[in-house]
Amino acid sequence: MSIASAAAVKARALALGFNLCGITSARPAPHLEAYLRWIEQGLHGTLGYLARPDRVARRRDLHQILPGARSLILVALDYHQAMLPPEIATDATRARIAQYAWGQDYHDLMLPRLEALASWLRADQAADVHWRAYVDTGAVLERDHAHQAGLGFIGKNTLLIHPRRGSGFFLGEILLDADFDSYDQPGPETRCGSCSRCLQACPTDAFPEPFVLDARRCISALTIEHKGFIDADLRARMGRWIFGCDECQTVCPWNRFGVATLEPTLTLIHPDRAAPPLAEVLALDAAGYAERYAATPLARVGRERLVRNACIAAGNSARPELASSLAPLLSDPSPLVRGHASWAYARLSANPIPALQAGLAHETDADARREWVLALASRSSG
Ligand code: B12
Ligand code: SF4
Ligand code: SF4
Repeated sequence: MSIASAAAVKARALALGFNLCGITSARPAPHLEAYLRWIEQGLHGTLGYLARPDRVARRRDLHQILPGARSLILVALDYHQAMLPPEIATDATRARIAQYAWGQDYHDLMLPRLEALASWLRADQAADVHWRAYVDTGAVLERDHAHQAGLGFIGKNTLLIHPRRGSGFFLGEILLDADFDSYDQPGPETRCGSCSRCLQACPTDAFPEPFVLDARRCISALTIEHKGFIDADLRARMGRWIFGCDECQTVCPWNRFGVATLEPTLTLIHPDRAAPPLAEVLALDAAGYAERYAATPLARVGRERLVRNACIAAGNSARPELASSLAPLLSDPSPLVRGHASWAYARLSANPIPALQAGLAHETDADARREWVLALASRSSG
C-alpha cells in the first residue's frame, strides 16, 4: 500500500485552482445518524435519490463505493462574489438566481481538476492507487467529511463555513485506496454560538430546528429539484427566486469574510445572469432557454420548470404590468406552466376573470384545472 505525501497533494490541489484542500481517513461520516433520521422523517421530500437503499448503504460505508478505500481528499472552490447592486437586487421586475449559479456549471469545472489531481497522484506518489472523484453526485456526505478534513465548521443553516471564507464555496472529493503521511484534524463542530439569523431569515421556515433543513419547504429544492406543482401556501413565500436561494447565507455574519472567486467562468459577466428581467424569462421558448442557459447550472431544470418558477416570481412581484407577459402562458402546452401562470395572473391582472374562465373551460389536465378553480376563487371572493 502506498503512502502519499499530504503536503504534496495539497500543493498540487491549490496549483490546479482549488482554494482549500484537506485530507481525512475514509471512516463513516460522524453525523451519519443525523442523515438517517432526516431520511426516516421524510425531510428529503421529493429528492428520492437521497433515500435509495443502495445510496444509503454507500453513505454508511465508503467501502461500498471503493473497496479498500483508505482516505478522502476534500477540496473547496470559491464561488463567492460581490452582492448585486441594490437597485438590481430590489427591482421587482427582475427574478433572482442564487449566486452559485451565476456562471458556468461547477461540475464541469471541478471534476476534470479532481481527475487531474488523481492522475498526478498516481504518476507521482502512488502508482497502484484506485480512486473515485465526485462533485455533489456521489453518495458521500460531503459537508460532514469536509469538516473532518478541517475545511470548516457546520452552521445552523447546515452549510459548511470556513472561518476566513464564509460558506460561498463548492465541495468536491477523491476517495482513494492510498494512505497519507499525515491527516488533517477537524476544528470545532460549529461556531454559531447564540446566533440564529439564518433560521429566522428563511422565508419558508425550512429549518424545523438548528442544523436540520426540511427540503420540502426549501426554495432551493422547490425551484431546482421539485418537478411538479408547488404548494400554493409556499409560493407566496418564495419571493422572486427562480433558481436556488441565498437568504440563509446572505444574513450569515461569517460571509462578511467571503473571498471573491478567482474563476473567470464563475464570475458574473452581466447583471441579467443573476437577476434576469422576469418578462424575458416568461417569454422563453425551448430554443431560447437552451441558448441562454447552456453549460450553466440552470440547464438542468428545463424550460418548463424555469418558467413555472418565473410565474411564481411574477405573482410575488406586485407589478401589474407583468400580467401581459403571463397572459400567453395561460395557454402554454405545459399544464405545469398553465397552472402556475393562472395563480400569478389572478394576483396581478386588474380584470383576470374572463381569461381565467376561458382557461378553465378548455382545461383537460386535472392538476391544472384545480389551479384555475383556485385562481378564480381567489379573485371572485375578493
Ligand atoms: C441534497 C442537497 C441539497 C438539498 C438539501 C440540503 C440539505 N441541507 O440537506 C437542497 C436542494 C435543499 C440543497 C440546497 C442547497 N445546496 Co445543496 N446539496 C445537497 C447534496 C447533494 C446532499 C446533501 C445531503 O446529503 N443532505 C442530507 C443532510 C442530512 O446532510 P447535510 O446537510 O450534509 O448535513 C450534515 C451536517 O449538517 C451534519 N449535522 C447534522 N446534525 C448536526 C448537528 C450538529 C451540531 C452539527 C455540528 C452537524 C450536524 O450531519 C449531516 C450528515 O452528515 C450536497 C452534496 C453532497 N453530496 O453532500 C449539496 C451541497 C450540500 N449543496 C450545496 C449548495 C451550494 C447548496 C445551496 C447553497 C444552493 C443554493 N444557493 O440554492 C443550497 C443551500 C441550502 C442549505 N441551507 O443547505 C453545497 C454546499 C457547500 C457548503 N459550503 O456547504 C454542496 C456540498 C454541493 C457541493 N458539492 O458543493 N442542497
Ligand atoms: S436556501 Fe432559502 S429557503 Fe432554503 S433554507 Fe436557506 S433561506 Fe430557507
Ligand atoms: S447565520 Fe448565525 S446561526 Fe446561521 S450559520 Fe451563520 S452564524 Fe450560524
